Amino acid sequence: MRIEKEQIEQHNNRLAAKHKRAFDYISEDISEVESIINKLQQFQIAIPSWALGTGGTRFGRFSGKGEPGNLEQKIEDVGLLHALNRSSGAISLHIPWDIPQNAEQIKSLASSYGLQFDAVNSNTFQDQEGQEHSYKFGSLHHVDPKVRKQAVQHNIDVINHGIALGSKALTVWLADGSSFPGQLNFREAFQNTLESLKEIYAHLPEDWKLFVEYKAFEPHFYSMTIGDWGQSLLLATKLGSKAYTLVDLGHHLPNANIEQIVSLLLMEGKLGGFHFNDSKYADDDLTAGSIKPYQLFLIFNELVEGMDASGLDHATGLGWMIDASHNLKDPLVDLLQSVDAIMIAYAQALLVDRVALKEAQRDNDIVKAQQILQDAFRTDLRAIVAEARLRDGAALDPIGLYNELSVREELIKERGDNTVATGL
Ligand SMILES: [Mn+2]
Repeated sequence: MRIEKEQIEQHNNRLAAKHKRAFDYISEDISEVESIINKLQQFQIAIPSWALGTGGTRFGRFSGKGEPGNLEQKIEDVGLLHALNRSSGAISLHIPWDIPQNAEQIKSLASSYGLQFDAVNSNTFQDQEGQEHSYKFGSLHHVDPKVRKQAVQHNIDVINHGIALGSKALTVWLADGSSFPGQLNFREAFQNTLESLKEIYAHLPEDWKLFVEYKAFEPHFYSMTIGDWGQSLLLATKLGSKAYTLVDLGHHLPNANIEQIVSLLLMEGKLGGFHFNDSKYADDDLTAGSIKPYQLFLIFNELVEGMDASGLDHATGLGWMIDASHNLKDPLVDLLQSVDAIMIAYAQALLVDRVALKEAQRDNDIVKAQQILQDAFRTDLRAIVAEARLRDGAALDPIGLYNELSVREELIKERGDNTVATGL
């Protein structure tokens, strides 16, 4: 299914008067409104290929209907999202769940929807059919060099798939860890991981980045070999200038100050990418901004401040991706909500009066500092985010139009109601 330009225009025309009232009202008090809209138009958030099907929990999975059964249909789904919001112009593939059989065909299909290929993701957290060595006790950190070699080769294969598609980054997340004291020698596990990553790094093209993702716990509960940003930064620093830390919002212990982590990684020039989701406890995979929207804003506040301080382009300086796979909502609606929450938080961070904040910090005026941040957070910028969409030819109300066009029903007609997204 493709959404036609006329369908979006008709929808926007119906909402035009109401939108104009809201936009004029909020614009009146914001002098930099044009610059904010311009930055919002540039900003794109990659959609991972595994987020298009209904996720499960360890207790089971309740499949949705009309889910994409192959890579072409996943690209079609991201194309639908991008048509509705013009902010989801990239797709992040997971190998081996989504191996492109014909890279040129896949590339041209993606570009027909205006999509590019973001970071490619390797998978050494589960065994694949026909695989010689098992990852039950880890991959890049494994005590057996034969297992490490197999995992390194897989990552090299993933880089090669990425090159064929025009990707520019490899994301490595490892499930390696231990669940019982004594199971691992921590130093050996770290050294083995480093040596394996060095072999992978050696195969990176010149203009590529390697993102080292960390996670505090799960699937292991005593130690994770890359468990926090310190361990990731240590690896990225030892690897070299193409290696960076990747921050996934759900991969921290409860109440971790993620905005501070982001700030220091940016200071060190070692923040490479970002995985958005929200959580009450840990890796809950909930819609971005659904539980802690103020935290999302505070993170964006540090991102904008830190990127500006180091001269990074907001849209291209870091890799932006959603990493969530929800088990209750229609995955496409969930992604539209996530992208919208991210754009609102970004817009609010752009609104922060940085000169006044600096002054308040210098004067130890903490009341003022809090007011400045909360003024931005409490300003309703939805009409500005909608205006950016309107100017890009997207829908004023993406979820509204998704429902008006009965997109899911259409997909069920096309694909059947007994579908299971591949890879999950
Ligand atoms: Mn992630």
